[in-house]
Amino acid sequence: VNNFKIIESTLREGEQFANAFFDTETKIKIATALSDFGVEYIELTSPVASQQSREDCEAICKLGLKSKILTHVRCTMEDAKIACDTGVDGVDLVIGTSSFLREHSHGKDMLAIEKAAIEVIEYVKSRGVEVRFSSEDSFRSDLVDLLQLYRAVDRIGVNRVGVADTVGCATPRQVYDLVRTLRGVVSCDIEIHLHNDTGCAIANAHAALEAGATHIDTSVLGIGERNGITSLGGLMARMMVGSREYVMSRYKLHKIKEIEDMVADAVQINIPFNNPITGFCAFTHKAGIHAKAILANPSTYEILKPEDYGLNRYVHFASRLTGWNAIKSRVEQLGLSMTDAQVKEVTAKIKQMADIRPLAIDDTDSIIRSFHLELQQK
Ligand code: HCA
Ligand code: CU
Repeated sequence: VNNFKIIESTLREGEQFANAFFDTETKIKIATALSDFGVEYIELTSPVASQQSREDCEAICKLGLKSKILTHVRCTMEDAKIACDTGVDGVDLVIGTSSFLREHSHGKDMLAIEKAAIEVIEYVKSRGVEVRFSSEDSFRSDLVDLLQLYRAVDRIGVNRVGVADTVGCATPRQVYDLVRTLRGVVSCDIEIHLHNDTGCAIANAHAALEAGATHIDTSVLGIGERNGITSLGGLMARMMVGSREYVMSRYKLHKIKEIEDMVADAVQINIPFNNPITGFCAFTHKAGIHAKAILANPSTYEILKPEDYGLNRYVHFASRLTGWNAIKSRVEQLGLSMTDAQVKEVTAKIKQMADIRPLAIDDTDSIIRSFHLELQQK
């Protein structure tokens, strides 16, 4: 996969996260950071949602960021007019197409949906603004209905059609199949939006790209409705493995930690310990066998390189699983000198102690230091 674009939705989907409240200043900070990072698009909450949402959308449009600014609205003329008036570069239109949403949300049948879609799309285009049309809950919609609708909107001309796994039910194979089928039906770009209810959001994004999707929706740390969507950092990690050159040419990866910290702080959460790239132990190696190999050549047990993200590798040395190679490296870091035999001896002491109680780094360092002192006093 050597060409995809990011539609960063922290300031739209992410605002639907339970803890999110972004004031104007925070929105501007996040939008600016995302633009500097290199995302191609930033999607903002509908200006119809509230007066402040509308003013914030206008303010962000005026910043002159590198990223294109989008807003996300229902597929109605009223919403589309207000969206175009804010000064955005593009409007993302959405309407529910599954029977759940048709019956319990807006009450329109497929014919009425198609008619509304065409009218609103023509209007947005007439305003000289980019337009995307997306069907909410695509994976629980009737496939024939869905393809017919996408074909109709593609025929009149849209920049993108969007597929949304609104409830997070899709598997990578289902995503691949739907996007592949759609690729054969429309000629416009294909965007995908994937919720993470069953932990598939990153894998599904990858499957979508393999099938020909061109645009992936993300949010920082994956925040969004319920447990959220594909995370920006997780997508970067996934794509770095197979598309390193492309990813490095577009995105400033060493900014990822700063952006995640900023958003985590704004919504008052911690970075999860197992977060790709920035989880506190993402580049920590513990078992003696791992540590030895890592010290010799990091690629043995690392598919991502911490230095690509401005981060450091950490070789754990304060446990009963430690081996003498890790201790040797720590001894060097502490500026001490010992023979290999001596390192092995102090390693045995550390392991003995670690069998009795958990060791902190400080504890372990002082075992090493006092052993070193004894050696000198001999
Ligand atoms: C939602 C809407 C949406 C829209 C996705 C899209 C979804 O239910 O809040 O515009 O492609 O998940 O369906 O976020
Ligand atoms: Cu969503």
